[in-house]
Amino acid sequence: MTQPENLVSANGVLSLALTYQTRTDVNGNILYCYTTESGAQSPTLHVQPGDSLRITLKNLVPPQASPSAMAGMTMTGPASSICGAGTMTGSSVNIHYHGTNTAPVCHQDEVIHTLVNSGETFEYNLQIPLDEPPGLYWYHPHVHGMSEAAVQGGASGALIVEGIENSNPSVAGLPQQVFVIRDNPVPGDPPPGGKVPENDVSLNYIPIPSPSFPPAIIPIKPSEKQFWRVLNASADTIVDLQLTFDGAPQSLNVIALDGVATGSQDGTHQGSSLTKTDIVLAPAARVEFIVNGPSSSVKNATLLTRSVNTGPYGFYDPARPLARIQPIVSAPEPPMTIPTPSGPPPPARFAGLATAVPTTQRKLYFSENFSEPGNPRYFITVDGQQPVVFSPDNPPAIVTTQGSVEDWTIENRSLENHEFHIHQIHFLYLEKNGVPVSAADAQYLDTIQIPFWTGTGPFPSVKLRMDFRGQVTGDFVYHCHILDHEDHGMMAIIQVNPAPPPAAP
Ligand SMILES: [Cu+2]
Repeated sequence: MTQPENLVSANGVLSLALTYQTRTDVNGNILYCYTTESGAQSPTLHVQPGDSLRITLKNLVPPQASPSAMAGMTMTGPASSICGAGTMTGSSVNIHYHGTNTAPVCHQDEVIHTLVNSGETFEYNLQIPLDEPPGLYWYHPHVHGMSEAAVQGGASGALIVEGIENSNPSVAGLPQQVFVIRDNPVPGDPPPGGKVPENDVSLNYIPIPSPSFPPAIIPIKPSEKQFWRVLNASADTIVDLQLTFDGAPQSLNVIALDGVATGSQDGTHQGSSLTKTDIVLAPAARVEFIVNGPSSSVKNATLLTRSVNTGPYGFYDPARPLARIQPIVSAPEPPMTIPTPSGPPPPARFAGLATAVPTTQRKLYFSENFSEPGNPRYFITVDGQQPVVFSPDNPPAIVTTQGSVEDWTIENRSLENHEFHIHQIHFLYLEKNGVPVSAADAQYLDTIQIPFWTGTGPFPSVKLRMDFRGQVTGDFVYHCHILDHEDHGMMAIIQVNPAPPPAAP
């Protein structure tokens, strides 16, 4: 298995051109890709905190190549809200920089109104904040109504903010590998069950088709220690990662979740590792961990996903192998190694959030309505408001002010899992079902799973502390990151207004 091509910033800038392309594969699935001028697909982008990421995006997908629930919809808001094209088509695209604490403005990380249509070219100039936590982020299309098709088509790549060795020096000097899990429709769309999943998966574009699941191969020197950075870029598939040696689950030394070093926000800024034997990764979630490669006496080393119970209405995500880890003496060295620390831990963007006093409490909930045949509707609603499917023209469901810290309880009132994600900020995980989570689980995340409701008893919930104290202002979205749900309405807008100027003395 190969690593995605690495593009590394220099002198504060990473500049590249991407084309957005499509083709149909032998199974009839429509593929999408961001491709560099040299033909590399979905390169891994490496930036430093404070860098500019400049991407010239050209959409080479032919007009109306893809079906879209929203095609033809015109952005009817004020002209000032239009960014790029004004009318959505079946081939519209844009780029979301998932997890980054960048600005939700046109030409940066704006996705509500940004459309790049067939034949058009668009310039991104993303300013990575100086206090962006070092770690693994990613980029993908985010046009409402067609995000599932674009992401399942393969248009996604890793974005690494460098410097994690300063947050947690235990990774210094380790060879690093980036693994991107993607999903795609099962050819012929057979009914799920047994060894037939709702979606097949791939690892770094190596397909792992059902029902035989031939795994990808990861060659590694016997017992070599490596740093693995895993992104679940699936549209709909939840994974529960595990590494087994001859059937025995191995301890994974977790360094970071969702781009933030674990344990790094306690005031010392120094990260600490967690030991886990399995890691649930919602669609869009990331985990970075140290592995000790198998010794030559291990006969069967496997990176796999365990089965995930997504609820009676959920997608069927069975157990399956992802990769066989092959200990061979002449294994190729991964192309990049983590450097030695260059300084103290970086300033923590979300410092002191655990002890901050929340200014507002809110309750939100996920729900579904299947009463209209052929028109499933998915909602994320502020308790007390009317459930509405997402439209770019909807007013903000939540309005707040820069500087605020808010506790949000998010309930799942439906019979399947949902994966809460908010753009532009991270949150601190406080409680599950009303009970404080353990210190190990109380991490900074940008995506979190809320398990399904069984139909009786209290609704499952999580409580999250949202941090609006940073530089981010403007309109941005929160949604379920199962993109089938997002495309069918499970998204809403939050508006963060600038803090009022300090009163005159
Ligand atoms: Cu969902």
